[in-house]
Amino acid sequence: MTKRPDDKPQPRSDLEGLCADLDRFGYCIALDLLDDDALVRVRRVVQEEAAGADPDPEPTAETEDWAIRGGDQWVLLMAGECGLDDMVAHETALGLARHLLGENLHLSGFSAHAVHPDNQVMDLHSDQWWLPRPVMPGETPFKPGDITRTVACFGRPEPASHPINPAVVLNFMWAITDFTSANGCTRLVPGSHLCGVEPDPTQDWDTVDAEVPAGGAVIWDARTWHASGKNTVNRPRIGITATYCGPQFRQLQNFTAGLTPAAHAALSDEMKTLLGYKLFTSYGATDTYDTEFAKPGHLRG
Ligand SMILES: O=C(O)CCC(=O)C(=O)O
Repeated sequence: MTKRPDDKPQPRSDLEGLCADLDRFGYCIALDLLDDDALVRVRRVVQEEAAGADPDPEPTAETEDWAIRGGDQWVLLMAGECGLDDMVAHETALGLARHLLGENLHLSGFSAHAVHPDNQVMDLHSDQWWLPRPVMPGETPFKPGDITRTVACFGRPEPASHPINPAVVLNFMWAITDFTSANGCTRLVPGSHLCGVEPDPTQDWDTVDAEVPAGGAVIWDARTWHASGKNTVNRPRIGITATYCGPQFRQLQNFTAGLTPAAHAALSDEMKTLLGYKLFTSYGATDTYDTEFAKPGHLRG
């Protein structure tokens, strides 16, 4: 796939331009969101959380993502408790998420991804492979409950000639260290958000590196093919992903079950809404369907 050199998003700060890049390329690159003091604070939180995580847990389905495997380390961050709500509710993040997904949305997950030196390079993928694809009447659909990562429809990253799903997830990856080609920055396939299929991992696809200085972010429509790159330097590359989803989808992290009563008591209405306490029609109810916010178990009479 040949691309003109300017046929990719340029790092920028204006929300309007970021939204236009997201629509056109399936991703955009934001500059200067966190200053140096904020970066020091955020790195400290990630270090503390990573230190608390078991670096080599038993490889079960539950722990698989949280170990350092092949140079990748995912550190779960409990939004609402970990002191980084300013990132979750950042106006640029919410502006882009609402542009793509609409007014009502949830934070689906919040985690740090450290790419350690000499990592195994990750396969390209989309982040909504789990959503049933549209099919023609009479065609056998993928049943929602039968979908797995390995059941995929592969194809090329060009615009589809048939209806495809809308984006239902946006990933906003904060660069906590610089993201460079040398340290394994996110690489993406511009325009692949419009193809409606997944990348065949046995084939090579041209990607574009999303380089961005620490304090910025790379943001992608979950349909866009992407992966982290190869870290060839001697320090980890660290990003924090805030994943936003439509309000009818199950969140990656179960914030409403996981938050402590003290953390729940301190949440703003905006954070309650983002974390999934606000009902969307009847979704998320714990007691009555006409309440605005669901009550966690410890507050139910
Ligand atoms: O860390 C990265 O650069 C990409 C991570 C990724 O592929 C994902 O979160 O789906």
